[in-house]
Amino acid sequence: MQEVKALKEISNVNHPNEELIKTHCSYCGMQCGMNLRVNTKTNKIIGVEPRYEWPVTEGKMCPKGVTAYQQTNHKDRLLKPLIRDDASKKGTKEGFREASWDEALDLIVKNFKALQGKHGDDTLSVYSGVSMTNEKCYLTGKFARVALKTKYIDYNGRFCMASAAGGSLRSLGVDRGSSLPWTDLHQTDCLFIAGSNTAECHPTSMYRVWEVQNRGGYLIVVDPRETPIARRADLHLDLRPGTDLALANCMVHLLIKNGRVDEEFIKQHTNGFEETKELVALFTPEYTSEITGVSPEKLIRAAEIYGKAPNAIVMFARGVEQQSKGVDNVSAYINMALVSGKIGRPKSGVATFTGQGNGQGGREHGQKSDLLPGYRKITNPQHVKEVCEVWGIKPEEMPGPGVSAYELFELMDKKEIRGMYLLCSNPAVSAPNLNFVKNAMKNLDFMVCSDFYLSESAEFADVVLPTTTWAEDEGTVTNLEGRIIKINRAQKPLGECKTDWEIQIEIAKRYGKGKYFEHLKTAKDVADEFRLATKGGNADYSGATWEKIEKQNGVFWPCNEENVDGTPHMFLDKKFYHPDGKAKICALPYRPPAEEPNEQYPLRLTTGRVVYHYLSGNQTRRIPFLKDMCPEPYVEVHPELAKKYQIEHDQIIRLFTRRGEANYKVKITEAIRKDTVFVPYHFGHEQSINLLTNAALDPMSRMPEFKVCAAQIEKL
Ligand SMILES: Nc1nc2c(c(=O)[nH]1)N[C@H]1C(S)=C(S)[C@@H](COP(=O)(O)OP(=O)(O)OC[C@H]3O[C@@H](n4cnc5c(=O)[nH]c(N)nc54)[C@H](O)[C@@H]3O)O[C@H]1N2
Ligand SMILES: Nc1nc2c(c(=O)[nH]1)N[C@H]1C(S)=C(S)[C@@H](COP(=O)(O)OP(=O)(O)OC[C@H]3O[C@@H](n4cnc5c(=O)[nH]c(N)nc54)[C@H](O)[C@@H]3O)O[C@H]1N2
Ligand code: SF4
Ligand SMILES: [Mo]
Repeated sequence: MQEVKALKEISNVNHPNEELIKTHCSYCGMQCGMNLRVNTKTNKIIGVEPRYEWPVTEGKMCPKGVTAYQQTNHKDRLLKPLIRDDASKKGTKEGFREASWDEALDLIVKNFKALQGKHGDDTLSVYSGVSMTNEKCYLTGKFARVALKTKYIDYNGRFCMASAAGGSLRSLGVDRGSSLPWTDLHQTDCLFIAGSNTAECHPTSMYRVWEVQNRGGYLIVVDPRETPIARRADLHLDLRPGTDLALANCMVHLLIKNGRVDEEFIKQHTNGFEETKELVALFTPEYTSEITGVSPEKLIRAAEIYGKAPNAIVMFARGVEQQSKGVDNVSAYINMALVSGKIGRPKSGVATFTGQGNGQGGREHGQKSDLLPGYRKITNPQHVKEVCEVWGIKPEEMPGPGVSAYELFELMDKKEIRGMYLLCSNPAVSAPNLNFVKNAMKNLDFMVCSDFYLSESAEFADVVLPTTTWAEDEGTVTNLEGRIIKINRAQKPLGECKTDWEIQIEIAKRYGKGKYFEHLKTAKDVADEFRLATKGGNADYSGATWEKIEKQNGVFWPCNEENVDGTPHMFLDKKFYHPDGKAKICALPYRPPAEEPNEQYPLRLTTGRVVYHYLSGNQTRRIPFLKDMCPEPYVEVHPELAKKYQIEHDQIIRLFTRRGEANYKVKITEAIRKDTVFVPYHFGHEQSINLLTNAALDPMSRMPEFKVCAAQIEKL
């Protein structure tokens, strides 16, 4: 930390003919502070420098962050709209021609209107993502419901944050991913981290993690793989994939047994303790060890460390959330904090590692099928009324709730949905059970894709719209702390590219819905309407002006008349967001993953990330350094398993499940369980591991089980 302070004193280098534009990384929820270097003669982005003064990351960046600037002027940028003129080439890169914006937009409106005329308004769908600013996410929700008048809108956060959101809502009554600011992390006494490959996925959190240990605190990691953070942990609980619910129940069992509960807190501020106590009685270390494969000694030690720590933070990520019981897993881990009263005060709390850059903000303002701006519910008439007042429509004109992301593809398959407007997501790589999903996209009568590179999903489109990168527009995003921050424009849009909000307004006008949109002339105009639309909701951004964000190094929501400076720490008054002000301790019976190994499929397959690539890889696979560092996917296999199958390092094998198959190079490593294999998912076409994954959905969050299914290996 000393070193960081010294670095802060150094001002950024002064280059001639250069301007530094203060902004944040385009990728993950850390949203590291960076300055983009812009050549003032060419007005082009030419490089990057860290921002030491940014309080969350203090000059830290990862390999993706330091090369992110290379996206904007990349040779692969789409510069003009593309129209498919050869339908037989659908599903490939071929068969497109360049077109003018007028031609492309007219064609979209003509086809969308024709489909709606024949099959009803809900025949269209909008599928979006959260690498976009809050303003764009907000407008996308309004665009779907007011311009297209369809109820079918959902987004890629359904594959990402939906279970964390569901668990937090159920346990705490509100879904702000972190109950405290990241600047608390290094000050706590124990970090209990489950299902997060932190060092590769949120790398710039690691200096705070190390600081906990340097101060004599503890790090406990729950992961079937010995990831870099697990290697550094005081205790690594290497459980079988899909068994967290048992492990978390065991932690609560032991906290109760050892008297490490806060009875006063439980009595005053929670419901559900007695029921939960009864349920977790079953989860003795011995019984839990049978389910999880983690030794009773380790379980006992983990509960002892967490229980004794004066302050502790329970953290989790997709490892526990991307399961058909992801919501239960999240609530079960939050139970640890609730029974021990380690929440609602500085240095203690719960946090999920929000994935995408705007994974937090993007899920709050209306891209989710059941939500409206400010985390309002589309099924709540009062909430609908409030939003209608801002939008200028009548409540009866508001479409109802739609379905989740994967279920959209099911409806495309059934021809109940015939059109899709896709933006900011690449489901042809990132969705589960890809053989089915790709067929569903092929089955569409008309599909639009907005992206700045031709993605694997754009290959299914009839019209591709060239949009801007994050560095060509301005607006706010909400980082993994719940801190609203500002992204600034470093360069004018390249070629004929338009921002997503400009495109949507153009389409709305052509749809005859101009009066609801044409007053929005700048990103700032969208921002002002957006803030107003959140006013009074749980996620209230009304006080988070761009000026305040600049002045305060970001603003934590809720920020309104009551909390004028925002809310870095949640629940300091021990008020949770359920109507009675209490949190809910949840009694959650264990259930196994949707698919358990058997004789035919004896292995557990889990999937995830590497430090060098981002999500579907459409952005990072084009960056030379990142591509060189990780050019292709592989399958991690334990030496003993390799021996059993008589396979060797670098050998190509066939991996298959009930849904699909793919060939991968073997990477032999001791850093994985003997009964589990792992494949990173950042690759497309025949290299996609999602050809194999299971789309079993969590009953509450509708999130697919990316993290565990039954698989088998075959030598080629
Ligand atoms: N480098 C990089 N960083 C990223 C991203 C990226 O694509 N690349 N994406 C961003 C996004 S959108 C997200 S959502 C986050 C994801 O961040 P993480 O959730 O940290 O990443 P994953 O690799 O999906 O999974 C985390 C870990 O879960 C473990 N795991 C698998 N099954 C289980 C299980 O049953 N129980 C437990 N406890 N653990 C299990 C895996 O072994 C893996 O190490 O990262 C963000 N940051
Ligand atoms: N097997 C497996 N599958 C997974 C996961 C897993 O762990 N395992 N993780 C899941 C998770 S957590 C996530 S978040 C999803 C992510 O899956 P995707 O949503 O498919 O991820 P991205 O690669 O970010 O896709 C974004 C696309 O939009 C483009 N883009 C970026 N910014 C903008 C913009 O501002 N506007 C427009 N129009 N386009 C833009 C990019 O070029 C890219 O093509 O994948 C999920 N899939
Ligand atoms: S940690 Fe995340 S936000 Fe920071 S530089 Fe890396 S990808 Fe970008
Ligand atoms: Mo994600």
